[in-house]
Amino acid sequence: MPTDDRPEYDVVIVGAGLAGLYMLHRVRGLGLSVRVYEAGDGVGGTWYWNRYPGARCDVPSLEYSYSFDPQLEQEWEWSERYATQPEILRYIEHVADRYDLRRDITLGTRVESVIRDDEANRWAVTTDAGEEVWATFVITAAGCLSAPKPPEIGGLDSFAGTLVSTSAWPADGVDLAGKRVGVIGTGSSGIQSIPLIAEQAASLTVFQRTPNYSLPAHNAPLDPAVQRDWKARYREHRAAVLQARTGILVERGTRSALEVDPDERSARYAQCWDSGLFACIPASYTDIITDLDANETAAEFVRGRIREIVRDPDVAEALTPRGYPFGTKRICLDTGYYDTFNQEHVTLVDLRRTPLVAVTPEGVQTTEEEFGLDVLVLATGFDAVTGPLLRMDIRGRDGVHLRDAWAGGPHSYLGLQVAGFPNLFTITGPGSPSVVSNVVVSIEQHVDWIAECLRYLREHGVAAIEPDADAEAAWAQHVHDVAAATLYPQAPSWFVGANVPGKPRVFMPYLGGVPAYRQKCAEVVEAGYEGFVLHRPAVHA
Ligand code: NA7
Repeated sequence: MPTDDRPEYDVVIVGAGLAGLYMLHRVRGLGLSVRVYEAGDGVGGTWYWNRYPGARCDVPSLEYSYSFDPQLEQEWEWSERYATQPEILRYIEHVADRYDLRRDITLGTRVESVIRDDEANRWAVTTDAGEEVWATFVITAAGCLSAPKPPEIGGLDSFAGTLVSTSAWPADGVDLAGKRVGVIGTGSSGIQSIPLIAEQAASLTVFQRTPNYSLPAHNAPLDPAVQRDWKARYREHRAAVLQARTGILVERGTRSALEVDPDERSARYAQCWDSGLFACIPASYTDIITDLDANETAAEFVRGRIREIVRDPDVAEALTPRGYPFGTKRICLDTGYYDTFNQEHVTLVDLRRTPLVAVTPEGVQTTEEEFGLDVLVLATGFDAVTGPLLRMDIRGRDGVHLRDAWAGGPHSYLGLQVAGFPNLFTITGPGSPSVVSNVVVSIEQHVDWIAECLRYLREHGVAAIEPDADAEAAWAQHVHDVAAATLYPQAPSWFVGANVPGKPRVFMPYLGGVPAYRQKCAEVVEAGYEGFVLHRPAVHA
């Protein structure tokens, strides 16, 4: 525990990505003292770290942006339909400068522990730089996909070439020209980077364990007329976004996929394929994500497209996803991914057929062959949603560790707070739409909700807030029930923690949709923070 001469803040925010920056802006507006700690040497969070070639957003730029200030919307010009990582990072840096946010942010500093002092109703926060401060409120803005998953691959340390990870790509790049490059992992990060790595490398070997469903992004320069229209009617567009289930504008079908003629259905899927919107096929019929037969029609359409693009039928088959429903792992958007495998210097290694044995000094050894490499790229994913929280030592009332509280899987009321952890807020925590929505939309809603909550607590003399354990359990059950009514739990995805050995299998994000979730959060407030316990003035249990 820090001694009492340590700095004391009203609020400490963990992370300076899209969530942390807007939270800082709102907290300042309340006149509270605040410090933000950010592990990166710059702001941006996900968009600071993931600098791999081809890193780009798969939500349209005009929708993947803050809505809180109409002037910001008007002055920022997006150059592409789907912004690249450098452009999004420039946008985030612009926001940090425009609102003079940097003076309250400590960069290059990771929060290591957040430990509750029950007597004093405050949190002791310590960092890897040895800083120790007190905070009345701690707000995590640590992201959902920011804790890289341990790759669980033997021999990595022995590799004599250059080992690099997509989630921590060096800012000054990696020289791939003329090199023999290997990529392990074919999720979104692998799928986005593989075509660009192939352009530079002398040879590229892709080590694939599970094929993903990937759709073409049809990215292009943003049509100035479209941008002008959005700027002229931004409020209208934003209002429409808030009505969309995923917080992304997409036409939603009203019929079952099994009700329509197969030709009509294929034509609809083809339209979606051409639209470049990953949410289009799942939304095209009412039952794509709930009925296996309906889902199979979409899955088979995508498989057919892969067979059309990839010339070698064996490679096409190896790239073809089977065994889990379409859309139940995060759908990828790509630019030329499948076509990359038509190139002479690109090899696909199917790890289901010939499993990876180990990384060796020379390259990658499978059960069949050793592949010599100069550069090995890990695109092996993240310990999603809970990983960024649990890698901190968070201890709530009576010293209870969050890790222990969540040993059987995360439970949280609305993804905002955890019982037994008063005055700790989690932006896009488990049980909120977070990663199954346009995350900027979800971030802004959480930040606004938390800011209004802080105002309420102050105005009503409330010392601390935390969920009622029953309300939290009921919400966790609801999150589970909504997911169980879909096909999502059938896939071994990071949504359920299946990519991390030993992680409890719990469907973490809330699938009920952005509008329903927003309504629930508003109703809770209207009912006087229903489901929360307001401690006034003392917090002792
Ligand atoms: P993902 O989607 O979790 O993909 C990780 C990939 O790495 C996936 O293909 C994994 O195969 C593969 N992987 C992981 N560990 C191994 C080992 N040990 N051996 C072989 N292959 C492995 O992460 P991304 O970074 O691509 O994308 C995450 C999200 O960021 C994405 O969904 C978007 O929302 C943005 P597996 O499927 O486990 O067989």
